[in-house]
Amino acid sequence: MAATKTQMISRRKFLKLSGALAASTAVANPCRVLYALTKDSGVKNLNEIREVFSACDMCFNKCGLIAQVENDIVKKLDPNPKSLKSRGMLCARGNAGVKQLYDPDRLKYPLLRKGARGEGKWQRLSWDQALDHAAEQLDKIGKQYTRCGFLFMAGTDMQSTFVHQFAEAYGSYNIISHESNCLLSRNRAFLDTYGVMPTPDVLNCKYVIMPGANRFEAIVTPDTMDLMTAMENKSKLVVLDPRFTKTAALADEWYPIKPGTDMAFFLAVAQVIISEELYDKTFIQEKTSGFEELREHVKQYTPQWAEQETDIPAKDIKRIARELAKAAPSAMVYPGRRSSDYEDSTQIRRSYAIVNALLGNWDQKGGLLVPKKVKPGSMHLEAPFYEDNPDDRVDAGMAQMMFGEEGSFKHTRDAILKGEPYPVKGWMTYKTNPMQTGANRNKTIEMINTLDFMMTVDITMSDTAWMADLVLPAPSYLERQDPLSAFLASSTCSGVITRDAVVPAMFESKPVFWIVKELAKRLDLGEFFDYTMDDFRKEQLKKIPEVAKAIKEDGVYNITGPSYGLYKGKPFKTTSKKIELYSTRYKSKGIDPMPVYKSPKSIPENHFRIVVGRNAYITQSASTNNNLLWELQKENHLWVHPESAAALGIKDGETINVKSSAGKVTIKARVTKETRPDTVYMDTGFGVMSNWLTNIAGKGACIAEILEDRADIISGNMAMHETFVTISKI
Ligand SMILES: Nc1nc2c(c(=O)[nH]1)N[C@H]1C(S)=C(S)[C@@H](COP(=O)(O)OP(=O)(O)OC[C@H]3O[C@@H](n4cnc5c(=O)[nH]c(N)nc54)[C@H](O)[C@@H]3O)O[C@H]1N2
Ligand SMILES: Nc1nc2c(c(=O)[nH]1)N[C@H]1C(S)=C(S)[C@@H](COP(=O)(O)OP(=O)(O)OC[C@H]3O[C@@H](n4cnc5c(=O)[nH]c(N)nc54)[C@H](O)[C@@H]3O)O[C@H]1N2
Ligand code: SF4
Ligand SMILES: [Mo]
Repeated sequence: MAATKTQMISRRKFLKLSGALAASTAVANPCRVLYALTKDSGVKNLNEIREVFSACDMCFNKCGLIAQVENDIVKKLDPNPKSLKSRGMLCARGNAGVKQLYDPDRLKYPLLRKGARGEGKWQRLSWDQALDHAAEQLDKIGKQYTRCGFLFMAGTDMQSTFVHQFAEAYGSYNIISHESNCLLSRNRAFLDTYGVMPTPDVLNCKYVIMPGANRFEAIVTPDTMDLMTAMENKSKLVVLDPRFTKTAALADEWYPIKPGTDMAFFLAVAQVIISEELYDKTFIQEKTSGFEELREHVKQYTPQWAEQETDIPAKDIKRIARELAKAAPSAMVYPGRRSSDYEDSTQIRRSYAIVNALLGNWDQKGGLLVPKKVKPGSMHLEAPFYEDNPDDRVDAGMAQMMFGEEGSFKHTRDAILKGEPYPVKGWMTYKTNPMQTGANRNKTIEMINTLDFMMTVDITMSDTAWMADLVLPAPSYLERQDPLSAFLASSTCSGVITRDAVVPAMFESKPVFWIVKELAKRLDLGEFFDYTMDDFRKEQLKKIPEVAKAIKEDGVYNITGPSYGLYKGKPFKTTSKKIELYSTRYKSKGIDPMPVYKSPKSIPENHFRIVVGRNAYITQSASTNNNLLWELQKENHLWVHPESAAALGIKDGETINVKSSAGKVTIKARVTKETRPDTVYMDTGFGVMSNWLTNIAGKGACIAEILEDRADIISGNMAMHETFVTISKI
């Protein structure tokens, strides 16, 4: 069997292989050297090795890869040196992708719930039975509650577009992505300042200040590698993080900022830059609006004041502001990525955007860019109109400026629980695991228990699948053909990538494209999906034939050439057509036009703030059960500072209770100076309910169980750092 053979890669060998990843850009891959050496020497098996291009899917980055395939078995995954975005790198998780494919816990066939929800009793169905059942439920719910009574949720994936298209053809506006648990408030802030979400040119930056991002563990390509290269070229890195992350460890300076106070820091930086006239006057005059209002506004925010708020010494704030201005325009406040943290996250990120504007780093080397992008075509879908549908999404109006096409998981769930403004009784999830990644797991369970029907398409029995009524098995990224996907990265490395099946799909797994086509047929919507993946790709490539050629030859299409100066003479897509230091649009909506600082709620006595983050082996909730990665981390721990642990009599490794208003878990303590005394932390992806995840079942605790669900007021992005917990010995 294919699976058994590849499962024999030992941990030592795996580490050796993934350890070689950094070197693999410069040095030819050892496997391929061996192959080249033995190719003509009469060694039989190696002759059968095929090298197949693909794109990694162990996280959203889509790093270019080359699979080594022997007799339809993937032996190893190598980085694709031609992929400029990933700079010829495949991280530890990328290397472990072999075990995503050959995971003994993979779902094998459709399953229908037998016992109570979450009880774990299942009946095997044929695909026909499963699809008939799903179509029947879609039809029934659509008729009884209108089409908007069915919610669709798809995570990051090259096939998620088909779930969205299906939802549109079916007639529901209630489509959400994982993004309202991820980065919407960051996007909101930068879009509302610049009219576009810029990309940081980390590679050429001389001074990076990185607040609330962890680029050496939370890998974003090419930023992670570019930051390393920039630092080798003497760029300075300043990290603000309540935890001593690997990024903090490698930085020139690290400040364990008091959580929730970054806005105070950046308003004070702005105050120094403005009061000392360290900004580029021509740039401010030509490109920005609202400078005088900003000057007045930040007068109150002195470094001395900010020291009290942030725990960062005033003299350092002042010095950093001056250093940033000196390095400008090749200096930046890194925009970050995940911003599902505070109720005022949009305004916090606005303060980053405003300081960047003061640095005049727009469209400049080492600053914020809008790189060139290729836009593949798409199949046009003329969605039918259903007269009885309500006027709007179920979460409409629940945040001040929600992205209509993304919605908000938090607000949608609240609306469903309330049954207002209208009932939603069906839910389809694809490649997303909100039971682990949506704060307040108990509320998600409550929501599921109000539904008539829930179906999940996944590769394993995730906690979300565990709660579903119908579970459909999908092929992993190495087994399926995907559409083309364009990506934007920093200077000279945007591009397009795609996937063909590296090996045939295992078990009875079926791609979601096929699933929605089959459902559409059963619902009389077949006309909307009357095309094949090849047709879809042809449509995508119609106007960009050069992409097809590059992908065939190199596995990826890179856009090269300068990314600077592309905005020269162009108006910004904002109300004032300039960079908005002062937002008239916010003002008109009753939102503070400039970020107004409010101290975070103080932590009650004997409580701690819990924050979310990542390490380099885990992708949110999705990779903790992977056989190779699990060997590197078998459970999670609660990080507690030694002073706090001593006050509670808690020892390193001791099992403790952690409690919030949302829930309670038990977990082992990791007593460490790598977090502030007032802040605790645990990794995501453990404490699973699904006992089909055999490596991690019964291990560690689920952070979503104790995170309270708050939302960023402006965007509706989940706010996951607003929870206070108590910890106690058992
Ligand atoms: N507690 C906590 N919550 C978080 C975060 C956190 O770090 N901690 N991070 C936040 C952020 S930044 C994000 S982006 C979101 C992400 O949240 P999610 O969208 O939930 O992402 P994952 O946790 O990666 O879960 C992906 C799911 O897809 C399944 N899967 C993997 N590959 C395939 C495939 O090829 N096909 C199918 N059908 N399924 C597949 C996995 O088994 C898993 O169930 O979570 C947010 N929420
Ligand atoms: N290995 C790995 N890489 C990944 C992912 C993964 O799951 N694993 N996920 C990918 C995805 S979807 C995303 S969105 C990105 C996320 O990448 P990042 O945006 O870098 O997100 P996090 O790792 O969540 O890092 C947030 C950091 O903020 C710190 N923090 C908490 N509160 C505060 C605060 O008030 N102020 C400041 N200054 N810091 C604070 C936390 O301790 C944490 O280290 O990573 C991507 N890359
Ligand atoms: S960063 Fe790692 S896991 Fe993510 S796509 Fe790249 S290689 Fe894969
Ligand atoms: Mo994310």
